[in-house]
Amino acid sequence: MNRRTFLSRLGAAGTLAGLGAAGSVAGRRDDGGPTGGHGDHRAHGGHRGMGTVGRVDHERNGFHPHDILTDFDAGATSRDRQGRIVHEYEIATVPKDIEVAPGVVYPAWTYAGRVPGPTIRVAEGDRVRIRFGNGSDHPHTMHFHGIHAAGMDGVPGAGEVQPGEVFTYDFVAEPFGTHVYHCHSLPLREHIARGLYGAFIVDPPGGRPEAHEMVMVMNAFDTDFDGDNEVYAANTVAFAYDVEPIPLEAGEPQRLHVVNMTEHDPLNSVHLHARFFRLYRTGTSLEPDELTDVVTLGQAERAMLEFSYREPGQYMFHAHQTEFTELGWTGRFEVV
Ligand SMILES: [Cu+2]
Repeated sequence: MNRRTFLSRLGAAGTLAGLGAAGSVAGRRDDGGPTGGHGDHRAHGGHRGMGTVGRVDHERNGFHPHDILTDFDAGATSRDRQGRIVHEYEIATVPKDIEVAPGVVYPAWTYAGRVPGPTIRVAEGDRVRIRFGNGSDHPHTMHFHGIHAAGMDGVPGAGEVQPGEVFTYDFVAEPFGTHVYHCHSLPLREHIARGLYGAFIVDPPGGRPEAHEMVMVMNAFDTDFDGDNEVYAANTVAFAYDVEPIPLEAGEPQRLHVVNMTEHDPLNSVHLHARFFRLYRTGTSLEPDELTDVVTLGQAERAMLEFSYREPGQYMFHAHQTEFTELGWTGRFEVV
């Protein structure tokens, strides 16, 4: 696709479903797993949310928190002349109103029409090429946490993209771990608070042991723009995993990638009920750092958690900041 075509698609902002759905050209990887069958699950479950009445219209949002859990995106893959695996993506930033809690619509800035943006997943040593188009009225970037050249840093002066322009980020993914990307235009606080971030997962050479993998980006929304958050969540929609618990299988190894992109609060955390998890800080080691049941992360910090549930039942997980829990950051695993 040439630049003109790409930009004309950007111009269709708001109706950018084609680009917004996956944010990538093709070759989307879907690990499926036990959550693959949650379609039925969504049909019922119109019961309580701990603190809300009514239901978020996920269809109107154009994304579903249950899909975001497992929609790892490897992009369109090929090999370059050196034989390196190349993952190509096309991602546009577009403004979009999203419902973050029933009836609460937030004017987000998005990567590919969703918050968090696509979960980019490659292996260490693979090459990542992202055609990044700006379909909004503000300059934006994609700043990746990882090792790369200064010119690929995605900051003002190096890969910042003006409205209507396109830039290609091109780098080799390293080191392996659970990482993050986000906009680094100024004022940084606003560009992050508005929703411009996503998970960036780099697998170790040779991969990791088989497990059902999930991604939770902890985030929050300052819906009245007073500098404090009113809504908290994992993957954007308050209480989404409480209203519709995440189905897991007893005995199955679980691997949960957690990224903290909460703005306006210095810390966020995740706590699992009735289990301890092996904690891999930043996911950069093959050996766990700790066995625990809560991990607290500053902004842009991330962690990989491994655990499994022995017996069927419902098991809560939530932030261990009580206020965040009450404002939406809580959910349940339904172990069968
Ligand atoms: Cu931005």
